[in-house]
Order: sequence, then structure tokens, then C-alpha cells
Amino acid sequence: MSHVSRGFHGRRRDPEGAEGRVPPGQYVTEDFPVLSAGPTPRTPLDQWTFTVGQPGGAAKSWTWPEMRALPDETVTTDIHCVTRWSKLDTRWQAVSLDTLLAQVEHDAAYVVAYCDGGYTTNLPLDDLTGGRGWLAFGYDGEPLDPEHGGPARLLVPHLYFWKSAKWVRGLRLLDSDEPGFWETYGYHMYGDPWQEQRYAGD
Ligand SMILES: Nc1nc2c(c(=O)[nH]1)N[C@H]1C(S)=C(S)[C@@H](COP(=O)(O)O)O[C@H]1N2
Ligand SMILES: [Mo]
Repeated sequence: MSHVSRGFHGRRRDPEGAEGRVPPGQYVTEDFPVLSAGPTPRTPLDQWTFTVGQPGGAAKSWTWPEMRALPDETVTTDIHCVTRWSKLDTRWQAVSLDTLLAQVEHDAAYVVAYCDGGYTTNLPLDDLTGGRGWLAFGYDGEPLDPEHGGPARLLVPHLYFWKSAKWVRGLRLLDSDEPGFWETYGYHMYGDPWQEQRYAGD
């Protein structure tokens, strides 16, 4: 048989160095799959802004040049998609959300990230701070491909990758947790890959 589905192997062999880095139920891929719930939006950079604000409260917005003038960093991290692929040592150019959130006065506990195209996803604010969340513009030394969320996407690699909103345009700061797009369809509100929090009730 020339074609053997990977699904028939009881146990996949993960690459060297992967030990302890692949959450339960995941396999390592070398590809970078594209998972989008709709068409790829293409917002011109001169119309792009990123906004953080509390409904009814003050908001802070950055234009593209303002955003790119902020200090950025190279982040090398593993990512884990709920469809069971994990990709090790992905390399991003990104601004820490600590940098952005430090410029907004608030007492919120949760955020809903919103995007061009209408996608949303919810996260606790604490998961975006302390060096655990970024706004990413670059991948592997190149500007982030539109298919992968360019010009800018969230990068929150310690949660399943659906939380890393592509084409992100802002964060809505909230007092209480509200489901985003996939969460409304039964995905887990938090999404810790190490706890296999794939669906509500996991
Ligand atoms: N705006 C937006 N962001 C999104 C998605 C989407 O459909 N729209 N899909 C999510 C899902 S389910 C995953 S696994 C990752 C996929 O990112 P990738 O296409 O760069 O691999 O993006 C997440 N962010
Ligand atoms: Mo996903």
C-alpha cells in the first residue's frame, strides 16, 4: 500500500527534542497549516489600527507606524492547535501585550479579541500579561503572511491556537468572561492544551 493514513499508527514518533513538549493528544508537524473560519481579510496598513478599550470607558488606539515604533522582540515558542497538530520552535516578531496594556488604565479581568472578518475569542487578561501574550507582525524573519493573520495576530502560545486571533484589531476589556466565536460553538472557554481543554466540559 503506497498510502498509509497517519491515523492508523497507534503511536506517532515525534522528532528529537520534542519530549515533554507535546501536550496529550497532539502530534508534531513540520508544516504550518492554515485554519481560517472565513476568507482572508486584507486591510491596508494605512487603515489599520489596534484598539484596547473598555466598553463605555476610555480606549487607546495605535496606528501601524505607532505600533511598529514600539519595542518588539523575537519569540520562539511551540504552538498547539485543537485539531491536534503542534509545531515546535516557531519564531515570531512581536510586541509584548505587557507593553500595550501598560498604556491603558483599566481594572478588567477578561478580554474579547476582535478581528477583521468578525472572528472573536475570549481570554482572561492575566493570560495576556507577564510575558505570555504578544501582538505578532513577523514570522521566520518575514512579515506575517495574510493567511497566517498578517498584518498582525495575537500570539498566546500557552493556550490552544484558536485563542491566537488572526487579523486582530483590538481587545475589548471586560469584567466577566464572554464566549468568542468558537467558544459559542462549544469550544472550551479557557483552552489549556496540557489539560486537553478542547470542548466545554473537558
Ligand atoms: N481571525 C481569525 N483568527 C483565527 C482563526 C480564524 O478563523 N479567524 N482560526 C483560529 C484557529 S482555529 C487556529 S488553529 C489558528 C490557526 O492559525 P494559522 O492559520 O496561522 O495556522 O488561528 C486562530 N485564529
Ligand atoms: Mo484551531
